[in-house]
Amino acid sequence: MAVADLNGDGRADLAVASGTGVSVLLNNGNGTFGAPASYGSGTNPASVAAGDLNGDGKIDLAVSNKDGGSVLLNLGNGTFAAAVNYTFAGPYNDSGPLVIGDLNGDGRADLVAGSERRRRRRSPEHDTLSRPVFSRRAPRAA
Ligand SMILES: [Ca+2]
Ligand SMILES: [Ca+2]
Repeated sequence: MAVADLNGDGRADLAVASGTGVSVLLNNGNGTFGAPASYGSGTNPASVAAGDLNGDGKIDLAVSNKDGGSVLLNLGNGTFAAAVNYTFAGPYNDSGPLVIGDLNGDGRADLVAGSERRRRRRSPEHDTLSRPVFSRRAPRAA
């Protein structure tokens, strides 16, 4: 689950991995949330991260799933464009945690995905990409 202001009203909204995608619940401002809006994002979504991925000031979503990951760009009003899917390099073979951060200092948000099947194989690729960055498993979809 990710918590971020997805529609720019100053109130924290929710994005939750569920079913075959991500559900967005906008904050009503009184401790309740609107009905979930669902967006497809691949098989077995496990982790959702929120951050501005295209530099337009609007918070986008990235979702890890069984086959890799998906990026959903924020259209600005709390709705999202159709997911663009990515296959992660290396032995990324199951849904795992996903985080957004600027890893190389170029001011652009990058994605880091961790494999849930940790240390099962040893290989150079494993060491460079899928060495576990996280000590905990990603939360399963509700
Ligand atoms: Ca909001
Ligand atoms: Ca954005």
